[in-house]
Amino acid sequence: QRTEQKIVTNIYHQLEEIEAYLQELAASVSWVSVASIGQTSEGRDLWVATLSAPGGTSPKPSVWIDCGIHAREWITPATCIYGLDLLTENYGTDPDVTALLDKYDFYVLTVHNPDGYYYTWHNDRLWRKNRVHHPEDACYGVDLNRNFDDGHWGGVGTSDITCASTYCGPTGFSELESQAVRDYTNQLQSTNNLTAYFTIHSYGQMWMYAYGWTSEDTPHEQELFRVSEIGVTALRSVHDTVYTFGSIYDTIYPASGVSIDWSYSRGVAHTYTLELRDEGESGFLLPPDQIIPTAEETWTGLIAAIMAI
Ligand code: ING
Ligand code: ZN
Repeated sequence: QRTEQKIVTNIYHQLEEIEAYLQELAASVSWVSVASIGQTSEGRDLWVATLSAPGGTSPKPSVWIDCGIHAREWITPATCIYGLDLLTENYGTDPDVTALLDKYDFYVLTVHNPDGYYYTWHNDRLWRKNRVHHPEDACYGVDLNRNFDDGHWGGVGTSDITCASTYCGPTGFSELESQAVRDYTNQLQSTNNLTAYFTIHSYGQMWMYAYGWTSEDTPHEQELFRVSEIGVTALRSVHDTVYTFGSIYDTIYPASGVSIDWSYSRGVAHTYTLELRDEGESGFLLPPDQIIPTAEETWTGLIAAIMAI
């Protein structure tokens, strides 16, 4: 039994509060640990929470979830936090949560881009990229979701202009944040049977999968369509929020160097990206009274989809 976590609320939290919450969670739940998988250019840690519940086999296959790759998408770290709280509070009492955690270990990166997140709180609420400054570059920041190198880095839907919001970086995997996730999830894949990889964005209410760089279907199209349909149907059942789904290229727009194309390309077929609420009424400035409903429906969809894999 752990002390009540007060962070799941109708407000957005600063980076320091999120970090404190993660440490407190690890200190109070015996099967949760929190470790840094790397640091940013400004020296902040990338904290991954590992949930390895006592039931089931060990080691279990693993599920990766990251939030906050884009700084201004504040609903996404809030949704990751809600999930950590949901899973840790309800293991052993809720049958769905228990079955999920007896089947999979979870690895959750709540803030993929902490330098950018900090910057949105203190300087520019609508900043998207990280806060690196490469010596040759005119502007600050690389779009981490254009920096993954699956062989199509720098292609359609990216910019090589350093001041652009989709600047892909000087080279593929030039960024400490994308390197850390690459290396850590590669290791999960070899030692902990990485079964699913989710990366959470806002906004637009979409559930998507590879590819982003081409309109061609992946060899897993039918399977990815099947699981996505289960996810969006379960998600809708909570608050009647409607999602579209399909490949990135067809559903949102062409984009290269995105983390899910990379994850798919190195062999994790069940790689998905979500665009959470809303459809543009508030966009990145989603009112805080929508945090809990958004997180509730998202986790209902995630759990249903993962259990259908
Ligand atoms: N949209 C995503 C972007 O990076 C996306 C869409 C997600 C494309 C995943 C490819 C892969 O442009 C937002 N809102 O960031
Ligand atoms: Zn995004």
